[in-house]
Amino acid sequence: MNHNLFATFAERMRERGDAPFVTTRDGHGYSYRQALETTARLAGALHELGVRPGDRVAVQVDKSPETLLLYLACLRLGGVYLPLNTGYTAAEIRYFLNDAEPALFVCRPDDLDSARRVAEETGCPQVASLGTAVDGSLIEHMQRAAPVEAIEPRDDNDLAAILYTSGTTGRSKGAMLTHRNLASNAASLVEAWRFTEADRLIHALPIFHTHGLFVACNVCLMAGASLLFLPRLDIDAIIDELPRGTTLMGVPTFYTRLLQDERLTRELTANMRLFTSGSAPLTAETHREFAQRTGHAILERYGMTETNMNTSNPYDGERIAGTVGRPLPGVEIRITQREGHAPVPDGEIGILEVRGPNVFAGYWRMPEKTRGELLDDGFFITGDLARIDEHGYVQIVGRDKDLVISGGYNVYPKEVEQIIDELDAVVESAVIGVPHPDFGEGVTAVVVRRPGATLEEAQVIESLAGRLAKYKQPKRVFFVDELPRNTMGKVQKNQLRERYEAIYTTS
Ligand code: MLC
Ligand code: AMP
Repeated sequence: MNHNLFATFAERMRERGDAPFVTTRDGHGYSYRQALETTARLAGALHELGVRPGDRVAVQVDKSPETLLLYLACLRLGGVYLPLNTGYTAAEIRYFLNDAEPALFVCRPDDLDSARRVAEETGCPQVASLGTAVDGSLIEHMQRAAPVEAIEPRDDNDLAAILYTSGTTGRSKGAMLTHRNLASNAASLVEAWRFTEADRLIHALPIFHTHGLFVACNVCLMAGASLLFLPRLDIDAIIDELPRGTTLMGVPTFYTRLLQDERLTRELTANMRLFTSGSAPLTAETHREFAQRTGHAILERYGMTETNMNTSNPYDGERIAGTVGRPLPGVEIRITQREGHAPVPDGEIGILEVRGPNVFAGYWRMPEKTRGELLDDGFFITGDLARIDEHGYVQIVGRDKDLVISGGYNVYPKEVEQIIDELDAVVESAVIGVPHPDFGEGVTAVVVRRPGATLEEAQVIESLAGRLAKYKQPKRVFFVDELPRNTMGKVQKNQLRERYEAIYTTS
């Protein structure tokens, strides 16, 4: 049997024939039949560009139906899909290409020159481009290449994708996801969230992360549902589409922004059957307000790049605000002490560990980091602090890792601190996340200047431009004489978070 995830998708695609698969608001799109054919043609283009089974295909392009088909074509050919945040700078891309050694880098048409330079520096043999107007050199290749009709045989444990996540040391790690990881999780979610062919998902997330790509697109593909692709979060477009949609998946910012719009009502959402939230904590207040306004209880679930989705509030049954529900079928959760991994007593807070077919195969070419986080018994240490309540629902109460989540994007403070600390005028810095009304947490830097130096907030932010994606850059920078430390010399970020707690919420 071919365990290539694409083989499962292809079966559904054949069955669904002329039913719509993915469309944009201007009517451009593909039926399932057209999508299946186009993946064969795009696989032909990839093959012509030298991609072979097991090769990585790095992709930094804007969201479009063709981007999704490129992902599918890569699976079809047995390649390893490596999507990259469209906000990454050339400096960040250089690291990923060096580390992953892809056979091909697909970029936006406008980035072609810089992409070629980075590819040359990193030894990446091929560069192609893909635009949002069905344009770019990849499309030209597709037009002349012979289609690849076969679906490359893959084993359950062969890699389907590598997604980079930053780490506490500031060095990004490539999470290796297998065909089994993705297939098992998509099947669980279709079941848990009752996805069917009748669904039309309003898709406004980026498609270079687990949430927008695997949770949203894989689930729709498995169920034979259709996707309405919006290029980004656009509240007017969502409001316009809600009467024709059945489901929406979002990060909490989606819901706080929707709630600010008075057009959001029970009537407007009457055709919708499900709103899900994840990637960052949804406040109980947002959950309650949304239910009051629309009659829909947002279904909150919890996941990670390394594990796909782990827990979910129920479709039928009570969706409890401030919790992420119970483990999905086949997923095991335990709450442990940091040292020794012994389980904590029932109801107490500890580190959440997870095991199951959803858990990744390790970090790309980082066996030590993998050993540090993926235990011999198969449990993965998420670094999230959690407890299990009296209903058996998981509550995420905090993080044991130094991580900020801004609008659903992870920012590892170390990566930002390292660059700020390179400035001549800086002695040291601490980057923290504090409550932000729109992004949940706002990235904030606290900096110690050298005596006599005249560094200002704007200069610090400017120094990061071109080196770090915009979402990682601090929204505010504060200067202090020294950073608070404990007796071990460790910076007390809790104290800093308390001190700057109200900077975004009271202005
Ligand atoms: C954009 N900006 C951000 C930001 N997004 N800053 C901080 N955090 C973010 N998330 C910057 C922009 O560059 C801009 O800067 C300014 O903030 C305002 O931008 P905007 O127009 O408001 O941004 P918008 O396009 O509306 O995007 C906001 C967003 C988006 C929240 C909708 O960031 C988003 O789609 N986030 C989803 C992330 C996601 O998919 N995560 C899933 C990870 S998978 P300026 O200065 O130019 O104005 C995962 C596993 C799991 O975590 O469990 O799901
Ligand atoms: P990422 O590495 O981008 O996949 O982010 C994963 C992290 O997002 C998790 O380890 C959690 O800290 C956080 N996360 C995801 N979903 C939720 C949720 N529903 N509530 C709280 N935190 C979440």
